Order: sequence, then C-alpha cells, then structure tokens
Amino acid sequence: MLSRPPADRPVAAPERPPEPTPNQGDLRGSGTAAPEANAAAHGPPGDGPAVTAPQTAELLDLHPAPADLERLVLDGMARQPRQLPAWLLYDAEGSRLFEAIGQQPEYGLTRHETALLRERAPELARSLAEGITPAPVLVEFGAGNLSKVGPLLEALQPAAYVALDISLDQLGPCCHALQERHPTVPVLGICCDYADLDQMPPHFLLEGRPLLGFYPGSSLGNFDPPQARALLSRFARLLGPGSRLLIGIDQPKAQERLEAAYNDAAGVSAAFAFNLLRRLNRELAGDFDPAAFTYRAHWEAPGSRIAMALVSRHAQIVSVAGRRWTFAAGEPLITEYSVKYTPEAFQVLAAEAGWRTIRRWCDGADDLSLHLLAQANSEASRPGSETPNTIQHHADPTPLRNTP
Ligand code: AVJ
Repeated sequence: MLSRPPADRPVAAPERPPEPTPNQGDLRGSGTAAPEANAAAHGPPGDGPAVTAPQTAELLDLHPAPADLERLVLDGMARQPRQLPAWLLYDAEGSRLFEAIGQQPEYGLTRHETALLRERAPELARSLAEGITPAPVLVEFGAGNLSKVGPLLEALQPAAYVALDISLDQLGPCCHALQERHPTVPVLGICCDYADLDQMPPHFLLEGRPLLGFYPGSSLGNFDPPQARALLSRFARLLGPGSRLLIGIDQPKAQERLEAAYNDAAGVSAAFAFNLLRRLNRELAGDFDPAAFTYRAHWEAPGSRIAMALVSRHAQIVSVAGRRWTFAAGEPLITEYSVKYTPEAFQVLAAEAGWRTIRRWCDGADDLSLHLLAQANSEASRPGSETPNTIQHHADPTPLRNTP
C-alpha cells in the first residue's frame, strides 16, 4: 500500500455550495475556499434554484509523492519478470499518447465504447438511477480526459460528478472544460492512485447522497484477476451499500485482431510504452537507452491477456531509482497487461467482489460490454422491473455468444 501524502493539497477548491439535503453536518471539502468561489446554489435536478454564476471545478491532488514512486519502481524492478504499475504510463505525454491510441484504426475499444455510451445514454442512465433517491453523485474511476461521461451526465443529471484519475495534468483542464459544458452539475476532480480509495479524505460530495460508479474503458484489464477483484471490492466500499457500478470490459476476440490493436502500424502503442522509460529517466534519475529495447505485445491465452513489454535487445546494465539492474538479452520489462473477460468470466469476478450483474449492453460486434452491477447484498440492488442478468444487445438481439 502507498503511504498517503497529506490529504490537504487542494489545487483549486471553490467553497462548498449550499446543500439542500439534511445529514450533511458540517462536513467540508478538504480544500480551502478559493477567491473565485462559486456563488451558485445547487439542488437536485428539477428543484434547485437556477444557476446564476459560472462554476469552477474543484480539484484535489492526492497523487503519490516521489518517494512512493521510487519504492514502486524498486518493487517492480525486483519482480520476476520485471513489471511496473500500468498507471506509471500516464504522465502528461503518456496521456496524450493514449488518446492517440484511441484514434488508431486497429484499436476499436475507445471508439466503440464511446459510441455505445452515446447511443444508449438515456437507457443506461435510467437503469443506473432506477429507484435511487435523492439524486445521486456520479463517480468516475480513471476518468482520463473525461471524454466518455458527457452523454451520461446529460441523461442522468446527477447532483454532482466526481472524476478520479492518476494524471492531474489532464484532469485539471478537463474538469474545468467539463464544468463549463455542464454548469448545473458541480464537478470535482481528484488526482489519486486506487490505493488511496480506502482512505479518501472526507468530502461533502461523497457524503449523504447515493453514489453511482462509472468505470469505462476496460481499464480493469490492467490488473490481474486477484487485483481486479480487490479493486472492485474497494469500489464497493467507497460507493457504499446500495450503490451501482457501470463498467466497460473488453472481451477476448481473434488473436490477430487483439495483437494488431496493441501493435498499431503507426507505432503509437510502442511510443506509449517507450514513454515510460523517458519518465523513469526524468523522474527517477534513470539511464535507460530506449534504443536498447524493442516493444512487444502478444496474446497470452492462458491468462486471457495481452502482455505488453519492452524487451532488452542485448545484455545490459541500467540505473534507475538509485540502483543498477542487469537485463539479459531478451529479458522483458512488462509495461502492462490487458486482461480480456468474457461476459461470463467477468460476472464471476464481479460476484466474488460482491457485485451482482443486472444488465449487460454490448456493441454490434459483441467485442466489448458495458456491465451494470449492483451490490449483491443490498435492497436497493433489486429494482423491481429489472430481470437479473438481462443481456441488452446494442445492434441485434442475438443470444449471448461464446467468444474465443
Ligand atoms: C486503458 C488499459 C484499457 O489495455 O486497452 C492500450 C491501455 N495500452 N494500448 C488497454 C492500452 C496500450 C488500455 N486500457
């Protein structure tokens, strides 16, 4: 576990707007009031006063301190095979490169999921919020550039939107831009690592209202199944009893298609991995020579995953984080895994973390799924009109298909 940096590192924190719900006590945002504090009052959609002033998104920075980074890298380099946490890929340049990956023809995940979210937003919002009162707060995990949540915000009109992400460079400007586009929904951005989730500082937006989770992009695939299970349990604890979670999951498909998606012809996936070496050189006094590595992404059927690695071209010694490390010729440094789940396998994993699948939506080709989960042991997880495990197909209502 990361030792958490102090919780009070506000970047910009508008004053808490007047809250219509009881039971708020004197909970305060962990930030301090910014001079340009927003004067608008917010209520649940429909019964709040009109917004009269432009909003400023609030930002909290809980990003791991450099000492934590160093320890993570030391741990990762000492593993066999060497493997670094995938979120290290997302510095400012890495976030930019990941956006570019989403535009590569071979990589359909971002495009298809975004389209599915846009086309199904009203239905998704209805299912997410059914029977939930008062107006919920929508919490997005790994929100990135916030490019996916727009249609859901419009359809759901939550009491607030909280975006968690590891990259503050990206989160800050994107939160402000989103706040401008959605002036009636208070936006809070929290820069943190998932290890922080169990010790979130109290914040009024995360108290006193039902929380709905949103985790698109199949980012769960970066974790191995035990870690993924632990993360889903952590989400359950953060969101609280009765909450729901809408999660995007990429599915297994033909090996050639999968490998092409992570080896795009333009070389953006490779550049994304190589950027990690530049980050290590810059932030942890590394001396990696990118030319001494090649990028490789291949399908590992037993783990149902793509393994992405930088492979040492020859025997070499590299310094990073104050130590020297030998690489044998051909030795990999794993930059990330991308685990793919069949709908059935994902349901099992989710159930082990206490989540019941209410519905699944998929794209026309059934390449990826959006699963709506509810906490298994809560009353609120059983909206009367929904049949458990209903599969909602996007384009054609063929039965659930077994993917290779
Ligand atoms: C953000 C983890 C979903 O695994 O498809 C894409 C990351 N890395 N290409 C994925 C990624 C290289 C992506 N996730």
